[in-house]
Amino acid sequence: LIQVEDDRTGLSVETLKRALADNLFYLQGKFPGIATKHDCYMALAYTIRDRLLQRWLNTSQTYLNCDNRVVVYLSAEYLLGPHLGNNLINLGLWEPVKQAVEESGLNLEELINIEEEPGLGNGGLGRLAACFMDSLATLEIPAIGYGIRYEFGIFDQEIEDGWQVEITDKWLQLGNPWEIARPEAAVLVKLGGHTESYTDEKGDYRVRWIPNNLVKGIPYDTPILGYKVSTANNLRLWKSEAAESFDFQRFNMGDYYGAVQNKVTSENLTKVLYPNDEQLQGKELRLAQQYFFVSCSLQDMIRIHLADNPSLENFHEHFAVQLNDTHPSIGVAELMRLLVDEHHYEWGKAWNITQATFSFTNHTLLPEALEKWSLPLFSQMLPRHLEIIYEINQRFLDQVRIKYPNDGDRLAQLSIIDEAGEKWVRMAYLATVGSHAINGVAALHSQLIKETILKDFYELWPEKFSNKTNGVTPRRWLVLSNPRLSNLISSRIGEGWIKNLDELKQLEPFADLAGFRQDWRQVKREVKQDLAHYIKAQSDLVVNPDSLFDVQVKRIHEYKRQHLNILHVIHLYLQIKNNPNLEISPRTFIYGGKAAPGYFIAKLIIKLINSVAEVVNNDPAIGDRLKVVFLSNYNVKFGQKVYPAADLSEQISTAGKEASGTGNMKFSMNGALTIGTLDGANIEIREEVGAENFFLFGLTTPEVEKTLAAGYQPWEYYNNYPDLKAVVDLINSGFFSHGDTELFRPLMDSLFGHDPYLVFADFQAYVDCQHQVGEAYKDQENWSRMAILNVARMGKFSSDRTIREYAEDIWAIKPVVIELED
Ligand code: 26V
Repeated sequence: LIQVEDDRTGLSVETLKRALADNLFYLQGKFPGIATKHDCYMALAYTIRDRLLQRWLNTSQTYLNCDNRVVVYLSAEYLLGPHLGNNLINLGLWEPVKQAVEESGLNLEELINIEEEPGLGNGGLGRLAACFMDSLATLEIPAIGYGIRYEFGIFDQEIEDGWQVEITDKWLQLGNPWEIARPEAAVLVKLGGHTESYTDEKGDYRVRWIPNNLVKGIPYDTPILGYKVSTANNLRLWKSEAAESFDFQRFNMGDYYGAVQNKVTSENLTKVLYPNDEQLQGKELRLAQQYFFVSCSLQDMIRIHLADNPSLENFHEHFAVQLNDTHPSIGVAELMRLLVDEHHYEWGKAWNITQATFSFTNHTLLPEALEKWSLPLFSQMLPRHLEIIYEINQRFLDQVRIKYPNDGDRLAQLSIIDEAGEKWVRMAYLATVGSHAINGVAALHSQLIKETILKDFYELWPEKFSNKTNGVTPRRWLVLSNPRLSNLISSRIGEGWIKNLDELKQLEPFADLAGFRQDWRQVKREVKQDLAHYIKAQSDLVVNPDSLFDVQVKRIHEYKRQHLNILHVIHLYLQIKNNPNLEISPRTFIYGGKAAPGYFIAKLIIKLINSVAEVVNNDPAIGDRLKVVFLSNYNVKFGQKVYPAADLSEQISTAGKEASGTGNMKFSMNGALTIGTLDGANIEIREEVGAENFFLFGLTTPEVEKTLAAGYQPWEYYNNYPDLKAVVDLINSGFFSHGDTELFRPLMDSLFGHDPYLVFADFQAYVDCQHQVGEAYKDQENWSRMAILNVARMGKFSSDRTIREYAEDIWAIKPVVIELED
């Protein structure tokens, strides 16, 4: 072997050290003496990427050479989190790399911490896509993830005077060592303009689309390595650029500024991720983003397919495409357009291919979150797609008419076009009609889909509907984020659980061993100490690692009810004030989460939490019985610190509103107990860990519906529950706002006036349940027992299990083993 190859693939500590120094010099252009920590991080990242490349290339070669099926995950979001640590875990190189880094005078944890995470998602949906990519590779399933390479991901959050401030996320500023641009594989995407019909050489009627804008998509590829396998699947993210040819035309006509304008508009397409929880209607850039990445991806798939197939007839046998919510659902119309207009397939044939290709996952039932695009906007940007959607709709409704003659209401309810008032294209309906399988993300949610938003579709095609309960990857969310607990687990039951999470079951008998419980508490204590240091560094607050760490981290939304949580904090504060010698389990309340920039009430909830924190943390009468902290900029990196340190996981959404939740799984997997409602995957977590190891409270979904239907009266709860009244009165008195009685009025008005999330209705049950939590925490032996049993029974919530179910029930796909020869 020649030296160069050895430096790029070798795994010995000596080789790794040499590679590190080499990359620092030749890629960063620095001597150790002048290198910044970031330079060192880059050098290490390239060292690891070199060791991934063989696997990555072998994987794509293998997929090209054998005619296996490939899963295509189409997602507008991937919330990946930092790559370096994860790749070290999955490569099994943590130890030698740590040694090489240390012998080079550096610190591995510090370098890992430098990585700026790709925040290319909002929250649950984007993080799920990232966990799925990890599991697909680990299960050796051929897969491509397609998405958007946003230049600015989810904004960074700072807290000023208790308020959220948004800062642009410049994650690419210092370079991204994990991606490789592939400009040679660029594709063109049309936008706007009009359509024309014509008759082709064979005399067939056809339509062509004359766009008024052309955008180029450049793919950027990132390897996604499986855990201790040689599979490294590709994540291909598209960046938009101006299509030169288009500029040139304008330039020739003398419209130089028009050409530059066109370039700017084209490049803007993939600039920024839209925060969700924001009204999207009318945001035409968002629709353009969706169409752009879907068209790029489908064209790329067609190119790959035609490279070794004579036609697109068997396209659906090659690719199983999963639509991650409705964001890529324009793909249904786009594939039809490509097949019918560009490849001249007959409509019926094209439709069969399309339906056999797509399947659709719904991730929310909130009516305001269901995507719909106004007809005028749609026809202006995608005139041909609108025609195709009309045709799809007409043929679909003809089918409905046969099954339900003379049922005009049903037709209007099922129509892809909402024509009740202003006209809209209902994207969930397009995705449903264009797919052969539709699923929800937890048992309750999948049931509710069938009863509510897609009820009429379920009556038509019950066989298309199924549930796929979400999961999370134990590699990032346990092995990487919580090495202490992982090592303790492995010391007793081996390492098999990392790939087969059901093996955690073997921990059950250890729950009864006092020595093991002692070790367990020791680990938890150390991890909490780490978080306490982080809290001190970030907010200068000293918290007691022996207090109960009560954590709620997730996007801020009224349905997730962070305000219910803070009402409980105020209640405890009042209890202590009224009874100064009260003996309660000391608690540290930890919050984190971003509010959508335009979501005023969510921002006010953040302000309330911070205002309560200021009072409680500085009241000498409280001592260290209560501490409240809002940690800014909750993201994947911070999640990795906080889940391991939690004692109590807050999963308190109004029943029926949280489709699944995945944070709930990360907490339990790390040994936190849950206080939660019967919502989303909480229900299944409770089933698995046992009702006796779960703190349940609150109205059920049918009770929520009944309460709302009966005309919910918040005032009655206020008048009938003195604890609630005392808390509300204290806020309204201006106690947490330096005497300002107006500051929190909009929040209070909404709780009293119009609160579909029933905060007051669940308040007393929540407080009572929290009281049980506090009492239970006093018995540390039993608490440890419950925590161990939670972890032991979390096998179901590995995303490996979820992906196996998709692979079997929806994709009909089998693993392909990648050989690593050298
Ligand atoms: C979007 C919007 C937009 C308009 C205003 C309100 C609103 C609220 C939520 C959303 C996000 C919808 C999609 C989503 O992220 N769903 C999440 O998906 C996770 C993965 O399946 C799941 O665990 C979460 O429960 C679900 O909220």
